This record gives sequence, structure tokens and C-alpha cells, in this order.
Amino acid sequence: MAVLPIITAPDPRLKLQAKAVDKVDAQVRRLMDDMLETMYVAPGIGLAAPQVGVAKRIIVIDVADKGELPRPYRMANPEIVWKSDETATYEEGCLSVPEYYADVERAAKVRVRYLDEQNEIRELEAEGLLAVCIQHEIDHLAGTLFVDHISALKRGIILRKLGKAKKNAEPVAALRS
Ligand code: GNR
Ligand code: NI
Repeated sequence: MAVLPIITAPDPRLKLQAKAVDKVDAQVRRLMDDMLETMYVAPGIGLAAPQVGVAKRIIVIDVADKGELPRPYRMANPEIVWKSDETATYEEGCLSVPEYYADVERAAKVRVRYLDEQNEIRELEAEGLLAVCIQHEIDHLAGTLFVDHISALKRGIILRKLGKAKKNAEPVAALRS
């Protein structure tokens, strides 16, 4: 297993449409495991492949509390097949938008169909934080960040600050190369 570097906004790789995987083979399983390790180290409750620079429809999630046993989900080609009309609002964050948080309204419950790590089709119905996280991760596969759900004004402020922070963090050598 390996901890992969997480890409932060603004970055064009976070805006790409991720491509479906043909099947979950050893290579995809390995990426899922590396993504889970990266997520646990961060720490975070979910991670989508585009956040580690891979434009494939792969996400991992574990919303178990610290102290609880881990409950990792590995999902390829996840699709929301049903969502509730009822909505819920949650203060979201994102490993690719570090240190910023905002309320996002989404469906309160979802049913998701996906390929698991054995390449088997599965369905899962989720509510609460798991439902939030599934929708947040699937958004990443379409190049959508949680800040795309808030006002353009707030989004602009956050992305501009992140862009400036990144520029300042850039080593001089990198600018010369
Ligand atoms: O770790 C994460 N926490 C979180 C909190 C509220 C709503 C969504 C999330 S997902 C985020 C990890 C991440 O960026 N996944 O893409
Ligand atoms: Ni995210």
C-alpha cells in the first residue's frame, strides 16, 4: 500500500470527467487500497480517484468514528439509482479544498449501485453522513467540488485564496524548471 499525494484546488485535474473502469481487476484493487491508506492518513472519510490524479470512476469511503471498527467501502463506477426528495444540509469540507467548510444541501437518502472490490455489482442505501459522503465523492468524478454548490461569490473567495496560498508555497526551483 502507498500514500499518494492529494491534489488541491485550483487544479485542472480536479475538473475532468472521470472514465468508467471496464472491470475491477488487480490494478484497480491496488488503487482502491492505496486510496484508502491515503484517506486514513489524511485523515478523511472519503476519497475519489481524481483527487490523486487518476481520472477513473473509483471512490473509497469510511465514515466509522475513531474507536469504532473500520468500515471501508471500495466502489467503482458508482451510480445513484435513487435519491430522496427530502434533503439535508451538512457542513462539508474536502481534502482538495483544505481548511474551508460550507453548508451544502443534498438528498437526505440515496441508493447507490457500484462494482465492489470483487467486481460484483452491489447496491447500498445510505442516509446521514454516509449519504453525504457518497454524493460528495460521486461529484468529484464529474469534476464537481462542494464549493460548486455554494454561491459564486463565496466560491471565488475560497478558490482565489487557495490559488494564492499555492503560489506562495511553490519553491523557487519549481518556478525555474
Ligand atoms: O474528509 C472529508 N470530510 C467530509 C466532511 C463533510 C462532507 C464531506 C466530506 S468528504 C472529505 C474527504 C474528501 O474530500 N473527499 O472527497
Ligand atoms: Ni472531496
